[in-house]
Amino acid sequence: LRRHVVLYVGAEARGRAWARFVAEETGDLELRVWPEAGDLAEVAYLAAWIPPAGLFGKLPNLKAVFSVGAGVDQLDLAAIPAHLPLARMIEPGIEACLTAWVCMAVLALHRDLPAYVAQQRAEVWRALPVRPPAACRVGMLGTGRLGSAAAKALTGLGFPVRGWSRSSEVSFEAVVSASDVLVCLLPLTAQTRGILDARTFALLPRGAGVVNAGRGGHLVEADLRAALASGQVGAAVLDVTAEEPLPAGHAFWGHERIFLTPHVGAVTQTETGIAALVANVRRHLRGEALEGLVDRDRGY
Ligand code: NDP
Ligand code: OXD
Repeated sequence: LRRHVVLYVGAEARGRAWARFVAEETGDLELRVWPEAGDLAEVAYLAAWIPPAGLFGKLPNLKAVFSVGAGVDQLDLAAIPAHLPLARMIEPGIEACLTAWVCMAVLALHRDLPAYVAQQRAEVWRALPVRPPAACRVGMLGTGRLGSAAAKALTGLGFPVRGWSRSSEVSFEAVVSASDVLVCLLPLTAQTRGILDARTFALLPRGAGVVNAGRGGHLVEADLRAALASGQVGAAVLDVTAEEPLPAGHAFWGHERIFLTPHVGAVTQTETGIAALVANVRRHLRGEALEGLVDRDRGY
């Protein structure tokens, strides 16, 4: 039986678990964990977060590339030979985790957690007006796999959600200007970089909340600080920052109306992630289109 070799470059513990799964569950696939790559001429598939510089030049028989995350902005697309299909990770674990994170962030802003945390520190017991979710309009920038899953869950909680995407008919201005909480779940591309900037914040209703679960590059950090200082933005929940980890001494650390999580909105889950990767390799072996195929010109 012919063996198809998948080379994995990423978090080692996950790689070892994936290699075990592939060895036990498949007869025709082998997953090698970088840097124990063996003969590189045998590698047919690369599953990577950030491959080492120059790796593509050493893989003469590579047939396809898979991002081990939902995003592909961490990859240097220009370094990947143009004839190779590139797919992002689509797996239910990412969707479930990110949906829960976005709900957490929207609920925290809607139910005034920033103000209550400040009150608690000051030992103040004071009720703020209690409004139902129906009174809090959520704007979703990006309505792909993850944006639409989060929007569905928020709708289920009673929030009116309006989405904006490249192909939607509604305008960016119309969505943002009617968002009490604005959520970014866009991929980072040349078109979306810096989309959360002073111009966007000025469109929001005064005191709106901002949630960024996309990438740090979507946010102009100085503009957020200015908008928080003026009261135009009430509070922000950020899972991603321009530099990760957030550098020591960065103004976000101590900001009382910025709530940070360290890029944990979703993490590719070990079991569901490998099942999705194997299924995609099998699609390629059958000559079918890959799930999550990236359009390199669009950048996502
Ligand atoms: P998809 O490719 O499924 O969806 C992307 C969405 O963004 C689509 O609705 C697309 O529009 C829209 N979009 C892209 N470019 C533009 C543009 N220039 N203007 C307007 N809309 C645009 O991606 P996913 O939903 O799977 O993932 C989105 C991002 O979430 C990832 O790229 C990653 O950066 C981030 N992410 C963050 C995680 C975290 O832990 N914080 C975890 C996983 C992902 P259209 O529908 O018209 O194509
Ligand atoms: C991803 C991420 O892209 O974890 O999957 O951000």
